[in-house]
Formats: sequence, structure tokens, C-alpha cells
Amino acid sequence: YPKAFIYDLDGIITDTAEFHFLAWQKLADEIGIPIDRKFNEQLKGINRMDSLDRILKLGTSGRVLSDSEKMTLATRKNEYYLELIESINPSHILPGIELLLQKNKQQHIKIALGSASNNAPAILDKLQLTGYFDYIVDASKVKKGKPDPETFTTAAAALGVAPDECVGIEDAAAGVESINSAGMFSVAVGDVHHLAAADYLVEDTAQLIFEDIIAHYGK
Ligand code: B16
Ligand code: MG
Repeated sequence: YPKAFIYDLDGIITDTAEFHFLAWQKLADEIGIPIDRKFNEQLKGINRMDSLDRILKLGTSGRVLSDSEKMTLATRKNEYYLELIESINPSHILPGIELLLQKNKQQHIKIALGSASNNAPAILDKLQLTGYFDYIVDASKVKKGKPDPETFTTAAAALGVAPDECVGIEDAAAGVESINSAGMFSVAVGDVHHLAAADYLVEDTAQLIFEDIIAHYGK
């Protein structure tokens, strides 16, 4: 058995990936740089400022924004996002996740969160899942966000587990890259077009079955 499972938050534990998209879309519309779902795949797992930079690069006006102008836009996006997540509750835990966490506990496998989000601890609390987690990595704990491995290596180090004994679970291409370059076993949820680099891929979180993941781990 692996000794630790490290979970992404947005798009794995709960569908905040959709709320991030809606919030960025609203902001992007307001600044005249419309974005679609296809482009949004590139924002998944990417931290707030880097996401804004990717959107601004799409714009054709060519004017470079100052850091304070960027901060204003990023803060506005976060306000839209906070409105959308305000009413999140345990009914918003994605299918299969709580059972998987319970199986980890039964087998004495350590559990960490590996999220790029500043809002991660508050969201885990709203979902009433904080008690499962031995360690939480959020945006404040890392210098280099996904796809850099730091998010996942920081979690493993805090748990005292070697990377090759960890399973990482992600919905984003940047996140899978982060897990793989950390030297961990990567499990991805979603579309093969974006996530072909994963060691084990399922279509949705309901298919994150503990026994199936174990069967593929280490093969
Ligand atoms: P915040 P994850 C990531 O969370 C999201 O996938 C990404 O879309 C978002 O921009 C990032 O968190 C930062 O979030 O603005 O709340 O700090 O998927 O790594 O859990
Ligand atoms: Mg995610």
C-alpha cells in the first residue's frame, strides 16, 4: 500500500473548479477578454496571479498593467468567487470522495491536501472535511505553484513519507505534471485529451475506488 494520499481540492474534493471558471469569466468579460471552457483548462490548478497573467496575455490591446492594477483585478475575481462559494456545504462533496477518505483512514494511510488555492482551508471547513487531513498545503505554503512539484513535495515532507510512497489525485494537467515530477503515482479525474500524462485516469470522482487505485499503484 502507499503510505499517503495527497488530494487536490478544486475539481476533486468539490466542484469549485466550476466556480473559479465562472468568476474568471465574469472578470474577463468586464475587461474585454472573453474566455471559454477550452481556455479554462489551462487555468486549472494555476494560482490566482498566474491565471490572471494568462488571461491578460490573450488580450490584444497590448497595454501592460501595473502590479497594483493586476492586484485590483485579482481581488475582484476573488470577490466573485467568494460569493459563489458562500453557500458551500457537505452536500457539495463530490461522489466517492468521502468513502475514499474513510478507506485511507481505515488503512492508516496519511492524508494531505495539495491545493493552489488561498481559500482551501475555509472550503474544507465548509465541507466539514478538515478532520480527515493530517496536513494542508495551500497557496501560502509554497513558492512555486503547479506545475512545479513543490505543492506535492511539501505535503509529503510534512507527512514524513517518501514521494514514491504517495498517491496524488488531480483534475488539472498542471497538477498531474506536478505529481509526476514529484516522483509520485498520479491519479487523474477527467478527460484523456488533457490528462494523458496520468499514471491512472478515471472519468469522474465516483470512479475513484480505493481498491482500483491500489491495483494500479506500483504496476
Ligand atoms: P484562489 P486547486 C486552484 O485550486 C484552482 O484549480 C485554480 O483554478 C485557482 O486559480 C487556484 O486554486 C487559486 O485559487 O484564487 O482561491 O487562491 O485545484 O489547486 O485546489
Ligand atoms: Mg484542481
